[in-house]
Order: sequence, then C-alpha cells, then structure tokens
Amino acid sequence: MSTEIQDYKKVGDQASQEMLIKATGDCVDTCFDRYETQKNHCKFGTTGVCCRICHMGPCRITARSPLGVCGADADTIVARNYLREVVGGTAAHSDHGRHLVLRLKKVAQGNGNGYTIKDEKALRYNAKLYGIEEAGRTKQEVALDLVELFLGEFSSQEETLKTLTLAPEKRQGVWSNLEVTPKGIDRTVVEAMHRTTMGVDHDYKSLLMHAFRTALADGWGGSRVATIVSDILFGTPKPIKSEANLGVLKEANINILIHGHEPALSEMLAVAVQSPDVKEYAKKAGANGITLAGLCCTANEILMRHGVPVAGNFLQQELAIITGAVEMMVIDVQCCMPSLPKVAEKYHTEIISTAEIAKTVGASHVELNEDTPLESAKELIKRAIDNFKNRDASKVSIPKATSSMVAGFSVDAIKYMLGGTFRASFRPLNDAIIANRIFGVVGIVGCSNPNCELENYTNVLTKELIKRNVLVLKTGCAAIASGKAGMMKPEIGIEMAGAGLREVCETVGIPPVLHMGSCVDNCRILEAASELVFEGGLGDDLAGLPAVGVAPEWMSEKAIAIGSYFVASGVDVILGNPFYTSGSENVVKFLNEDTKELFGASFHDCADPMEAADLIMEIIGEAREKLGINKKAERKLYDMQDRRDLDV
Ligand code: NFS
Ligand code: SF4
Repeated sequence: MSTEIQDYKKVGDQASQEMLIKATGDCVDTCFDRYETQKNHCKFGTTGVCCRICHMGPCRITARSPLGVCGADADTIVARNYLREVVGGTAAHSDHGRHLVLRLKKVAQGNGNGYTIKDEKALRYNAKLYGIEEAGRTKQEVALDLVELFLGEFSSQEETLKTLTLAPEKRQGVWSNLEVTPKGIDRTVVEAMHRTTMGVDHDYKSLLMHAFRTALADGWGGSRVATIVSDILFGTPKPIKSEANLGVLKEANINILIHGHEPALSEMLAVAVQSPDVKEYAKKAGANGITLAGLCCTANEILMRHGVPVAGNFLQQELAIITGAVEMMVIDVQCCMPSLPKVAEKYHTEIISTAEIAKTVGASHVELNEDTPLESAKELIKRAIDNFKNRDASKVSIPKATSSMVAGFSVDAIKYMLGGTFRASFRPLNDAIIANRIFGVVGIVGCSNPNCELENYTNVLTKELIKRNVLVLKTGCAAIASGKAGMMKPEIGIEMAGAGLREVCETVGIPPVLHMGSCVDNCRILEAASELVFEGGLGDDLAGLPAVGVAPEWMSEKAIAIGSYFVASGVDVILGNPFYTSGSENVVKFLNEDTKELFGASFHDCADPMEAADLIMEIIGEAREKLGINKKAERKLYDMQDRRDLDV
C-alpha cells in the first residue's frame, strides 16, 4: 500500500490518497488520471497567444508568424483572452447573485413558499447603507426597495454601480480617475464580449482596463450583492462548529452530498433533513440516520450557516463517490465536474442536477417545485433513502480522516467577537495591527488544481504566516483545506500561531485562520479590509493596508476575476501558478508592474509557498513602514530574548 500511496504523492491528505488507491482498484478514472493524459499542454494555450475569435483563424502567434490574419498581435490576443476569462468569472458570480435577488423578490412579494427573510437586522442594515428608508416600514417594503435597487445594479445602462460606494472614498476616487467605475453588471459583461469580438478593441491597455472594470462589477457588484442577499435570506453567519474531510460520511447512514455554489436549494435540504418524517423514513430503510454533507462552495455556504459538515473540496468531488457510500449527490451550478455520472456508474450513487441552466449528461434532472420547495426537498431526500438498498457493501470504504473546525466568520461576527454586542467594532484588531501583535492580514482563497500537490501550498503558507503573526482569512476550497488540516480548531491553530497573534486570538477567542465563506464571499474580505480603513489608524485607502491576497492553487476563471478585483481594490495578489499571459511581455508587465502605479497593487507570481511567505512579509513590511507603524511588537512581559537583551 505504501508504494501505491507514493504514486499519488500529488495528493497530500491521507483520505484522498486512500480513495485514489481505491479508484485504481475499482477501475475508475478521476481528474488526477485525466490530468496525466492532458498535461502536455499546448504552448499556444498556456502562453495565451491562440486566438479563435473569428473563422479566418484559429491564429497562433510565433516568432515567424507574429500577426493573426486580421493583423492582431500577441498583446491584443493575450489581453483579449484575459478579459474573456475575467468575464466568465464575473458572469458566474453575478448570475448567482441575480438568482438570489429574484428569490428575495418573491419572498418580499409574499410568495416565499418556505423561504423567508431570516435576518431582518441584515436587511435593515444594508437598506440603510444604500440610503433606503427603513424606519417604520415593514420588512417586505424595505426588501422590495432593496430588490429594485439590486436589479438596477444588473440592468443599469448609464448610472454607475451603487454598491461601489461601500468602498472607502479614496478608492472610489482612484476608480473614477482611471475611468474604471463600471456601469450595470450586465452592460459591463456584454460590453466586454463586444470589445473582444473580431475587429473592435485592439489596444491591450484598453482591454486590460476593461478587465479590471469588469472585475470590479464582480467584487463590488455581483458578488457583494450575492453575499448581502444570502445573509438576508439565510442569516448572517456566526461562529459555528463542524467537521471536514471524507470521514464525515457514515457507513451506517444515508449519505447525501450537496455540491456547487448556490445556497437556495441546499438551504431547503438542510431544513428538510431535520424533519421527523424523513428521519423516520431513513430508519425504516435500515439506516441509522442521514448525513447531509457538502462539497465546494455550496458546502461553505451551509457550513457557515448550519454547521453542515464538509466532505471535501473541488478535487475531492469524485473521491467522495468512490467511497461507495453516497446515495445521492445533488449538484447545482459551477465547479461540478461533468465526469460525476461516469464515476457514479461504478457505484449506486445517483447524481441529481437541479439548476435550470446546468444539466449534465447521465444525471437525473430534478428542479425544486417553486410552490412547495420544502416538500420537493423532502422528496429528494426520500429518493436518496430509497437508493440505500442498492448500496453494495463490498464497495464501501470510507476514509477515517476528519477534523473538527470552527467556521462562520462574517464581518459582523468578527466585529462581535472583537467587541461584544454593545461595542462591536474592528478597533481591537486595528490596535493589534498598529501595536504589531498582528503583523498584517492575508486572504488565502481559491481552488485546488491537479497541477500541483493538493493543498500543500495552501497549508504550508498558512502555517508559516500564522507563525509569523499574520492573521489569515480564508474562503472557498482554500478554506476547506485549512479546515481539513486542523488549523481552524481554535486550540490547535493557536498552538501554531506566533506569540502576538496567539495573544490576540486567545483574548478574543478566535482561531488564527478565519473561515469567511464561499468564493462569492471573497467580497467579505474586501468588506473586512474596508472596516480596517473606516476604523482609523491604518491609512485612508485599501491600498497601503498591511494586507495581501493569495490564490495558491487556483484553476477557475472565477479566481481570475477575484484576483483582478483585489488588485483593482489596491490589494496585492500572489498567484501560485501564473495566468496564461506569458506570450505578451507587455501584458505581463501591465499586470505585474503597471497596475502598481495605477491601482497601488499588482499581481506577483510565486510557485513556492515559503518564498510567498517572505514576499508577503516584505509587502506588508513596506506598507507598515509607510503607515509609520513598523515598530517592534509591544510585549507585556519580558521573554527570554528580552532578558538576554537586558545586557546585565
Ligand atoms: Ni471558488 Fe467555489 Fe472551489 Fe475554486 Fe470552485 S468551489 S467558487 S472556483 S474550486 S474555490
Ligand atoms: Fe485570427 Fe484575428 Fe480572427 Fe483572431 S480575430 S482568429 S487573430 S483573424
């Protein structure tokens, strides 16, 4: 077995290794196998110089053929491809946001059918942020006004996005001076497709500036709207305990996995699974109970609000089926591999697609009945229970590995942890940063990718940063990696943290690695960064904060959009693997250098986690120097070093 494990050294965690070995025995192909057959990637693709925008091509740029048929050069082609990737990511996050706004509209009109405004406080707080009168009005009235405003964020043709005004004023000025303030989200996305079609925008700088404009429409538009509305409909997350890794599946239970990104259906399933009739039905089928667990960002959404355990992240979706113990996998949108039904064929698992816009060959398609969503969620669960009898016990092997974790750190929850109900504020965090007990704040986000050892970069970097007194904020699959590695258990995380960070975490009662949610919730990281600015003492802009973003193992277009809105917001971003832009020196220089002049932040490529840690310390150190807070950490007590320094 150990030699077999070595074959899978690209997978660090034991649970995934065990399932990959089982996959070989069961003759199942996974993305890890397919990566091997695909990995001699076409250089035209990886350098970004392949253009198939019109049918005079495809054109590929080389030293001997430096221009496409139309005359487009490498700069134009690479920039166009980059912008189209940002568009893909922005569209995904924003369409997700739109669905939630339409859901809130139904609820506010009295047609919620089981969905409600769960967090009225969040509704009223956000209405006020947008200048909507809320005092003395019903929550439905307020919600309808907010819905109208949010729908305008998508459809506005001439007015700029209102959500951008939630950013610090100085940043809004930077955007307006650079003319990258987006108009409506839909307009911005459509315009990007127009600009990149054959014969339109050919200046790489103009294309890249539209990429940043589009990304802002994501981070300060679609994503922020999605997060606000999720909090209103499903509740603003608060710290909650749970567990992560494949070991959350239970042999004696009906195991149902929810996978994808949009929380509406999974919220209903999380409620339905608690109902006594469903529990009774499971018992009758001979099971001990029902385990509902999540994958990818749907997992993060219901983990943050219900403590539903996480079976795994992106690269574990096939591995979860290979346990042989999953009765049903319910998928919605994004990051759900089309391979799932093929893997499931070898077992008894039923794959159920549920989103109108996302169908998968080999999956059964069941949409929630909008009139009776709770009933249809129950029916789905009963269908999974009915499938229990088809489970082949000889094919079942569930890895033991799980780790307990605490998630649920919305900005509101962090404020509360820092100051309690009456004095909820970021002041203690600002003070800890100014006093250098916390050196800085780093957001580690994004996917897992078979092009590198699963979760190694993420975990090595996270460990190193907390040791160096950097508070780490996490979302997406990177958050799940830390949960699995035990770093989100307050007691273990605190053990790993440097003295200053440890002191703060112990006083406040938080782990040094905070789970802030799904990928759409990356806007919570920007919200937290804005709070640091609003609180005072750390400058007046997001640029210049002692903060950095990292996407160590990213793979998705969504990650490109996220990285771009971080940079446009003034936060430096380190990439574990580079963009497909190396075919144009000008584009690389623009993204990695010129943006520093424009936005006050840029991209950095760094393939090694320890080097990334050093680079982060350097960037944060410079920011601290400029803020005039780069003094030695205050110490309350003399430690050994101080005693030696006393020189007596
Ligand atoms: Ni983000 Fe979440 Fe995971 Fe990557 Fe996919 S699940 S939206 S894209 S893979 S972090
Ligand atoms: Fe070739 Fe230009 Fe057409 Fe692209 S747009 S495929 S470079 S001719």
